[in-house]
Amino acid sequence: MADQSFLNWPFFEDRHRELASALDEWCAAHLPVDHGDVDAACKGLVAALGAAGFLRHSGAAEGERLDVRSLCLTRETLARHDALADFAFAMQGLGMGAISLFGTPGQREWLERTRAGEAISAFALTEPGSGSDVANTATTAERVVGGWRLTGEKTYISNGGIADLYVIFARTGEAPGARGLSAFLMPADSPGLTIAERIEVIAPHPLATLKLDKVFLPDEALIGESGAGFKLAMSVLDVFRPTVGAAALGMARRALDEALERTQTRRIQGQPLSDLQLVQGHLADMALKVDAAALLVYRAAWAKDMGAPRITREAAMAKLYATEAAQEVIDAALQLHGGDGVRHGVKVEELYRDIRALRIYEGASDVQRVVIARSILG
Ligand code: COS
Repeated sequence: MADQSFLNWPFFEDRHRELASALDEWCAAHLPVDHGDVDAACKGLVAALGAAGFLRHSGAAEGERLDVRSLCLTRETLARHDALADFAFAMQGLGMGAISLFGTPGQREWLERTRAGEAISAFALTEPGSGSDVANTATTAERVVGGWRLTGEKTYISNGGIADLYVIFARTGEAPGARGLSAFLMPADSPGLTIAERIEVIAPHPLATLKLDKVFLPDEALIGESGAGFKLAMSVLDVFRPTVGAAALGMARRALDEALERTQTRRIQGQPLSDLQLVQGHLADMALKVDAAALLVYRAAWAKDMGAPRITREAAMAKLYATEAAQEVIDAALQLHGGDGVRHGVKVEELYRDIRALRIYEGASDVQRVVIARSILG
């Protein structure tokens, strides 16, 4: 059982401790799932997490606010048991993040379905020519009678191919660059929308390139104000970046647990590996990184929940540190497993692949450094 003492930190309330304990129990009974068919696995996970009630933490219903500490605790706990379960939960949150923060009552009807596990959502921002550089978005939304026509290409879209709806960003042209983008709610069965390619990655999950050929979306599909899409995307990422840090934290905690188990049972020259001071040094560094990551992640989540209007710097620090530290912790855990560490089917080998994308998606580590530097330079 992973160290749960952090739950006594002042960032948390009793309802958070209850959530962490109930979810941990659920995970022990239901995870990991078979990853053989990732589409089927993700659909099953969304349905199961919805039925168990945990997906309600992925979005905010009318009159509610997102609770970022609950989002983070849920991701941390799921990621400690099964990274694909974390992915399934996380995408319901990120996909609907714009609706949770800015949605109209009509748009929130979709949110009720994603929070119940009855619909799957996706966040479609990245394009072949703009990953980090969101202001360079090329997909266009042309104004037509009664709505908009969207044309372009989106890539590396998680849940692409299995999603029921996408929150998509396109250029509406009010101004050049960041000031001319808007966000839209796009059902997956919209005529003109096709899946151009399914993408295989290091730790498999549903991922695709989308093509849009004059996809019509009605006026009601616009989220927030036209021209405000860049700031809307950044506001969503401010909330969800600490949750990426939380997922990394869950993976790092699991790696530390695996390393503790391994080094206390594996013997070398008549003594457990954990009796060697060099091994203890690694374990100490790993535990230190786990606690430092947890402090940054829950500081960011707590600040947002306490009503901070923007947590851009705290979110960037949490994501940057927790994902980089988790990679180091997992690498050290793998090393302590010797040859077994690189065998398929051994947990640390799986974690080694699972963690890698977290240093890239929702703003690569160097983008987070840019964000932090800009904030301290004023
Ligand atoms: N919240 C609200 N507003 C924000 C904001 C935030 N977090 N960050 C920037 N803005 C505002 C700025 O204040 C600025 O407003 P004004 O025009 O009124 O002055 C506007 O948005 C443009 O900001 P900026 O000039 O900083 O934009 P850049 O084009 O330089 O982009 C980075 C900044 C690189 C930080 C941004 O594009 C980014 O985060 N990229 C990574 C994207 C990403 O995470 N992709 C992954 C996709 S999801 S898997």
